[in-house]
Amino acid sequence: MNANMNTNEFEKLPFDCPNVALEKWIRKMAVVCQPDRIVLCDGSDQEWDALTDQLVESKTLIRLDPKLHPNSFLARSHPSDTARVEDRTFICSLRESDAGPTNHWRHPEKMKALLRDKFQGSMQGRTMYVVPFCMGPIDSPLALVGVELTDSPYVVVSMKIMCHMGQKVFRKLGAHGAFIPCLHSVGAPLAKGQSDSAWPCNDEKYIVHFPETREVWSFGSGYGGNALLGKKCVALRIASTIARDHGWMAEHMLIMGLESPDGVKTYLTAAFPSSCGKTNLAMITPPEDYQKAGWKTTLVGDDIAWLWPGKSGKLHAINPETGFFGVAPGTSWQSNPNAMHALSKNTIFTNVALTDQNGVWWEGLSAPPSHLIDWTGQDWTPQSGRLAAHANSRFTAPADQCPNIDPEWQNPEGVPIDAIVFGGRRPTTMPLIFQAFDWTHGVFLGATQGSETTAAASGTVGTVRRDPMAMLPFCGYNMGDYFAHWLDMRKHIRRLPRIFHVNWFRKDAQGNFLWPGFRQNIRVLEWIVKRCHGRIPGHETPIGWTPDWEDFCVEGLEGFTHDQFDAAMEFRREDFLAEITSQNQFFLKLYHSMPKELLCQHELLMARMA
Ligand code: O2Y
Ligand code: MN
Repeated sequence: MNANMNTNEFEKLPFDCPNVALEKWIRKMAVVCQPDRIVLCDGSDQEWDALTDQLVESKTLIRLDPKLHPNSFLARSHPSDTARVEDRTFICSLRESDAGPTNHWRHPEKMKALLRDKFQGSMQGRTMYVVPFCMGPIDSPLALVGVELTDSPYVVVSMKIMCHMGQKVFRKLGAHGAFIPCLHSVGAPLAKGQSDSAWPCNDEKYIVHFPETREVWSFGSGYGGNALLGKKCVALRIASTIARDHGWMAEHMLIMGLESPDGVKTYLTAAFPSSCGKTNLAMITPPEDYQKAGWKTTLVGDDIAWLWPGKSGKLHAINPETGFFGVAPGTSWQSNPNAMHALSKNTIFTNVALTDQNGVWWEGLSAPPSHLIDWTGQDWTPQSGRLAAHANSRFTAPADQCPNIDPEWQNPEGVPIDAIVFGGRRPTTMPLIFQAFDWTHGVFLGATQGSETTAAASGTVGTVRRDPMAMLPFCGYNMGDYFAHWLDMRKHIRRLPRIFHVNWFRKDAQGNFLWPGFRQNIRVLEWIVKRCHGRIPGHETPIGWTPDWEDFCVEGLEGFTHDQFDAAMEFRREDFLAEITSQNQFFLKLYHSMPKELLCQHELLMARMA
């Protein structure tokens, strides 16, 4: 044990800590984790330079060519540590029923006892970095302060990109302010003289949330959502419980703005299950004819939205993050030029391939180069027959480098929301776009959204994996109670957003997509905007309001016929009856906490279909 320690508390911190409770907690955790030293992080550029130099030295980072990628780095993780680990993610509420049947639950005391053992001495030979962070614009009424204690310098530099950090957070915290304690260790202590690996981690991983005491303990992983604790752990799992208790909403949603040719700005949020192109939609560039006509799109956030009834009477939204942790494969100048600009400098790439020019490459970026070093560090050629970049490889890039970042993205009061969009990857059944009749029906659409799994993933064709509001892995409490909270919010929002359901992925019998997607999705957004402002009529159908051909702009969409529109918009009674049965199976899982209003919506849909 370090000479500085007594048995209960690290005796003196090497920096002035302005917050009494924080100082006590750091000293207590230092005694458990036994780091060699403790360093307070300020998120400054000097700190970034020092830490990235150190990470290059330890071979965790490779400095990329400064002309191709200024101030940017490549990290290669351990092959066992490449994604969030849902089966090792726990919600430790006092009562199991408060975590609900869709979360992994353990009793908080039992879990803490187990984890204390894991964390005991876990930082030996390493530095404990103290990272004060703030999720949300620092003066926002919703902003949450957290402090992550981590033994991973990769986490520190990533947190600088992903959230507000440093002295300004300490100022907000003050002497007695509350913070969310987040303890993180890669779980790989170093014995004296033992050399370190480039990506230390532990085979056993625990991503643990204590929603009642608002704490996060994460052990064993250095990757993404497992380790950058401000993101999924605080801004979704812990924030969702705080939001429930305080009358707001923490959602897994993008936030974007659309300016129509008359200069009216409309903001919307959207929640999709993974692999539905959320980042691409958030950063959409309108096609040239739309740009010429005066349509502009802006980005507020690509992953998480915090919403509350604002002064305007509408729901207001902030993005609690300051960066993107985006999926690299598939991102290109064609598919997402805004993302390409955002990642052009000051970016950390993880698990992409390295080019012979010390640049980066991933599948879908461009034609494959003749030689690369793949994400595992091995030589790669197009004949290798394996991926050069990991399928979950990422770029961590500052959001303010995105060319169409919204001027209001850091407004502490957020942006006023007119529409909420749900959707999924549905080759059958679901039409391109329809609008909910009202808030309760909209909540039902969100609660039943999902994506059809491929045969390879599920073993069967056509199974829909439900992912209500895209929150299944991210809700810090019982999903049925979460639906009840959504329903309850209606009473507190004077000017309710309209709710829509989209499906870019409908296919015909031959397996061809019925809608061109990508940039052309702006046409669907145009219909949404016009509906929000009551500028066009909708067509009332058993599933909701749908667009008439005359009110849906296909001008300039070469060869897209009325018949194709009808095919993309078709809904069939027999498909919906099967859909209702499948939805029922999911609702049954949540039966004990399912709000009756949603069961009633089910009955109503069935009656309308009959
Ligand atoms: O695998 C990870 O750690 C990243 S998962 C992720 C990253 C950015 C945005 N969203 C997600 C997600 O799983 O929803
Ligand atoms: Mn996400």
